[in-house]
Amino acid sequence: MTKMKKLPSIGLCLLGSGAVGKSCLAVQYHHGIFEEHDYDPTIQDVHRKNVRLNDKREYCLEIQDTAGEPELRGLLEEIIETSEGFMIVYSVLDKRSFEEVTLFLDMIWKVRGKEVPIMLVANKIDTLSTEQARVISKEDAQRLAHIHQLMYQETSAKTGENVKTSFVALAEKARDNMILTGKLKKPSGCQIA
Ligand SMILES: Nc1nc2c(ncn2[C@@H]2O[C@H](COP(=O)(O)OP(=O)(O)OP(=O)(O)O)[C@@H](O)[C@H]2O)c(=O)[nH]1
Ligand SMILES: [Mg+2]
Repeated sequence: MTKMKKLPSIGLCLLGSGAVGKSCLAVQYHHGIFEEHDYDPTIQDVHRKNVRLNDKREYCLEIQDTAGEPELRGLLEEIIETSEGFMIVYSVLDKRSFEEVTLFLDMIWKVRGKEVPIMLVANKIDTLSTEQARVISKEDAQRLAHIHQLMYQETSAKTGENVKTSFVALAEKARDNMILTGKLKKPSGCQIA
């Protein structure tokens, strides 16, 4: 019987206001699809996906999809506690969702301190090619990212643009930080049986 080694796991967490596209980003990354359907607020969900990162090692990404709607946010602190990399998502069409980014930053810092990797994600960029106006400029978002040393990406859960790149970049940063803090061993050659 072949013995399978358990893959090292990296916990990522999607945060952000309601309806910015967190669930659609997770589904697009996990399954490569975007389903047009009526907005259905998340309570809590998790996606597990095996991925080979730039150290040639395979990992299991555990992506926590959280609730953006304020009345459903009860579990957030617990999820933040156990995650190693954070994606704060806002919608380029929704000013409030950008203003709320600092609220999620404060939440992460309060629970985890300032050393965990965080990526700011501007989602729904596909809508900019239609008649809709972008309400948050790239410059404003990049300024915020620079001030707080956040990674920054612009995505579309609808077309898939930059979705894989963003999850992989965050996972690699989270892995590096886990090695640095002793939560993950440095790879030492072949390890999957
Ligand atoms: N055009 C476009 N629409 C999107 C995109 N991402 C999500 N949507 C739409 O935005 C709405 C909300 O998407 P969700 O993924 O459910 O948003 P959420 O952030 O998970 O919302 P909560 O679970 O309430 O926090 C849905 O109607 C999606 O179809 C995108 O990249 N482009
Ligand atoms: Mg959701």
